[in-house]
Amino acid sequence: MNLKTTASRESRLVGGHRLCPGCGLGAIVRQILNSVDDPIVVVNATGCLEICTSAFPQTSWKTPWIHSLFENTAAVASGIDAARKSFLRKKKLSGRAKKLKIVAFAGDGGTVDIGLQALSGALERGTDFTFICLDNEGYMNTGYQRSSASPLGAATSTSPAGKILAGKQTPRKDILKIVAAHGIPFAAQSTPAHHLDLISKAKKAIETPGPTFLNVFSPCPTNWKSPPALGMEICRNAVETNFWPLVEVENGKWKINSAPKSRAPIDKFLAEQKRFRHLLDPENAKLKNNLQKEVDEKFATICKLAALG
Ligand SMILES: Cc1ncc(C[n+]2csc(CCOP(=O)(O)OP(=O)(O)O)c2C)c(N)n1
Ligand SMILES: [Mg+2]
Repeated sequence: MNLKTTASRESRLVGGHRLCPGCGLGAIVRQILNSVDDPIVVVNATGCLEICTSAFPQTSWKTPWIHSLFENTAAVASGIDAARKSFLRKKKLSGRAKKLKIVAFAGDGGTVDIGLQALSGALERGTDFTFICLDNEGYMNTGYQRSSASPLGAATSTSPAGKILAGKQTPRKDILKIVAAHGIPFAAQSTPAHHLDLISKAKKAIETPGPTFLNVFSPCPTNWKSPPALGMEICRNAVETNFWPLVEVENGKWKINSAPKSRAPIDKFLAEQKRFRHLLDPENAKLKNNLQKEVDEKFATICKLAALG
């Protein structure tokens, strides 16, 4: 993979959209869609990305694009895959169209909660597509209700931090493990600040036949209440604290792509985000320690899985 070639390709998502300053979504989508030259049809679940890039009568998409509901994103992709296979059998596709790829984008709500059933079905049926979870850790376009990807302790509008509870009381659902358990050819995790990692994983996912999956960490300054300029730094801190390990699972084999020599304490990830402000209060030390414990235990499990080769 050559970064220069990737960067010089015409972008399939152009400016003029309404994403918030510092939002990670634009950078993620451009990096992923620029990772290959082949034609791509995009399936886009409702969510920030869809709303902010497709306000009628305008669009920021320079590639075929279809808006789906939360529940059926992966099912819509399966339908497109079936049509593509039928056209190929009947020799109705020629030239570059024969190389058509299908990429589905959904938020964490559209992946780990509302769209999980259709995703699981498409993975099991062997739909030839790439499903991307854009994980901003909550239902953001409706004002940050908690999702099952919201971290333990996060203050959201449905798990506020106050006198009775200090934010969300349950840990995140581990979507990468859930997806990997389907035995698909390739699943991985990345962030938009780790360009080479994200682009090479996107290329591999899109070019690998069969179902593939990427879980991408996506900064949301508006709801994380973090400075818009620090989005990429927060991505790096997420990796340095092992909150968001850069890992991949290829044909059942787990691999850690890069890990910090010694992980930074979780405080480094929490510090710039006011949604975690209460966790730095000594009163909530126990909850913060539980979050640290969860991060360390999950990483230890990944190390064990990777050691199995
Ligand atoms: C079936 C269904 N359930 C709930 C909603 C309400 N709803 C609209 S946007 C949204 C949040 C989506 O969150 P996510 O998928 O993470 O996308 P984000 O807005 O964070 O990009 C929800 C729950 C809906 N439109 N349809
Ligand atoms: Mg979300």
